[in-house]
Amino acid sequence: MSVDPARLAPMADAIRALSMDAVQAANSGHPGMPMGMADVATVLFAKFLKFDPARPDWADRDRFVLSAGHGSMLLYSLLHLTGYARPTMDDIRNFRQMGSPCAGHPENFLLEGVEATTGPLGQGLAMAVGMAMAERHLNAEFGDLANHRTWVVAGDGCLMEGINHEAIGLAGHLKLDCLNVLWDDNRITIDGGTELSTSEDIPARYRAAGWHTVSCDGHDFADIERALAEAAASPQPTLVACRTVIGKGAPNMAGSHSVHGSPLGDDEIAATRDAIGWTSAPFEVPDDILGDWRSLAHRGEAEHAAWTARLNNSPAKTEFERRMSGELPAGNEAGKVFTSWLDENQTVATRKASEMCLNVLAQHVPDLMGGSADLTGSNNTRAKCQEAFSADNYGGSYVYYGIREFGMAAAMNGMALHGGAIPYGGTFLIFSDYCRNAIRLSALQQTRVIYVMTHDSIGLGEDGPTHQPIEQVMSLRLIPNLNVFRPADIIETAECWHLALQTPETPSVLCLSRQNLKQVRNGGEMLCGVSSIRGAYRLKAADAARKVVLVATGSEVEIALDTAAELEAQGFGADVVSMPCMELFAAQDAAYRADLLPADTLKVSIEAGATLGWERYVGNDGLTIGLDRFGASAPAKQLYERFGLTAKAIVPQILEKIKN
Ligand SMILES: Cc1ncc(C[n+]2csc(CCOP(=O)(O)OP(=O)(O)O)c2C)c(N)n1
Ligand SMILES: [Mg+2]
Repeated sequence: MSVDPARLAPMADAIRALSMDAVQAANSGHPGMPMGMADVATVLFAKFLKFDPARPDWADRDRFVLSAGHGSMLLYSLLHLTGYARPTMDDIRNFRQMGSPCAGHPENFLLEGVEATTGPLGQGLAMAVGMAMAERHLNAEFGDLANHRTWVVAGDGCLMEGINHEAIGLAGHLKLDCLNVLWDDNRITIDGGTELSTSEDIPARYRAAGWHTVSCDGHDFADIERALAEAAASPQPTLVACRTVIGKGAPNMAGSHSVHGSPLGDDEIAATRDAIGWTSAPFEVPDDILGDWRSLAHRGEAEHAAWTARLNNSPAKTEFERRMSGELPAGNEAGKVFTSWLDENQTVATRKASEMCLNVLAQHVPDLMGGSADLTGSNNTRAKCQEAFSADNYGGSYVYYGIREFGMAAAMNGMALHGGAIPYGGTFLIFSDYCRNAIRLSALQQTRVIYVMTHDSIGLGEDGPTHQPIEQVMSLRLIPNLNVFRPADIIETAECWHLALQTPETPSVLCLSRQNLKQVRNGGEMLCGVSSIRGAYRLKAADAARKVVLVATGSEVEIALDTAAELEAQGFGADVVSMPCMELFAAQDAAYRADLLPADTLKVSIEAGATLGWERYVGNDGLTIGLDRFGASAPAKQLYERFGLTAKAIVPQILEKIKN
């Protein structure tokens, strides 16, 4: 190994000094965790982690995930010290300030080497599970072009969160031996000692989930090395309990929750410098220590060079590179099949239509990694050609996530971040709330994750109000950089799938019906021109003089067409606008939007959910037809009648408006 163990202590102290000084300069941040885990991280980077600072995008690098994202200075210190182009020392000096890539919590889109945005505790580890899944999957197809580990640093908080149960259950079941979690076992959280809130035997829980566990003294370099070597050699995923002291090095504050999340203060910083023998000024690292850190790159450089030679000799080079780039396969064979559906007239639930799309797409886009949180038969998420992804068959591309919605969503984020996979996964739309913060992180991290959310309204019927989404569709639209699709029929479903695949930096939610929906579009064009691509389009133009524009989504487009037909029969012209994606419509130019929704015409929205927000498109003088209460348990048709979501109930309201 490239580094003399005697040099490790000052290397770790460099992390301590940078962390405490950066937090002090920012006058906010979390010094305790980086100081406590400095020794473990130093051993990991010096002796185990496969990385090449000159090429942070190297496909076969180990993934290092700082799940305890509040300890961001640990990561920024490591990236700087090992020689990544960023963060520079100035970036670190500006920790937490406007414009610095060293944000309060690590953001994957600000710095290379930050594999995932972390801070929402528990999710980093759960994303790492997805990274390890993607790695095993690619390994099954591409052999040693993808053969790396995923290392996680997690704190008491990450292990206490509920999602941890889902994540480790999945990882243990899948026998992800390349996944190792380094637990910062400092027995401190914000409120005080962990005895305030837990008496759990964490290693026992991990073992019960199929993990190997080992512990070490997190401040004894030899012991850390022994434990990490054991983790790396284990045929199971491994938890390494690293017994540490939070804020290690700070003579008066170490070991206390007071060092978790606030600056040490000038006096304690001076005392720490004395205690660890650090004589350099803030943001200065002695040359010999920096030299030791920088020398670590050589190992990775050599491994990278050997890998590049393997890649260049591999017959799979082109496909591997395409897969990792996120480019879709050339040609649009799937699009041709979809377009042929315009000549048919198929009445199917959009969840079924989605399955029909997947049966075509999965054959042409091998990147797709499907799955469902135990609702495969209801979400219609498994394509015929997909084998199950399992511990015995990592080559499979369909994941049985079990009843782990949040864990599934986070794992999908991890797969997308890892690269080489386009994950999609299903559950009932109502349970989008169970995974909502992971959906938010898909959007924040700019990942192409596709959520297949079926049973999207009271139209699911008899399961009743616990299962009937009311506020979910509209509330998902509140999340920035998330496309929420609610297609009206099989044609729009195909368009929405197409669009979801076309946005490598934006996740999508497909809200799909349980109930059958008539095909509302025949002939014309698909996947281009005026269609779902513009977020909303005129499905039917008024015959008589136009008096109203009806805007609807998903299953309510059919109702809008019925309503328009009745109005026309009475001599009132009505446009019907289908709006499968509000976000894409909002991005259209003003002229297009004004043409579709003219200012001087009565506008009526019809969507079987919360009406709040529709005023944006129908204005204060318009009508918003929807449901601002919980549903009920009954057959769908009766529910639509009971809640006034029928042409019969809507037409008189419109006539009254028109006549006034
Ligand atoms: C989901 C979530 N809940 C709460 C927080 C706020 N928070 C940040 S750190 C922390 C305590 C974490 O304790 P631990 O992981 O042991 O970190 P340590 O104090 O040891 O650094 C909390 C509650 C958060 N970031 N994410
Ligand atoms: Mg802790």
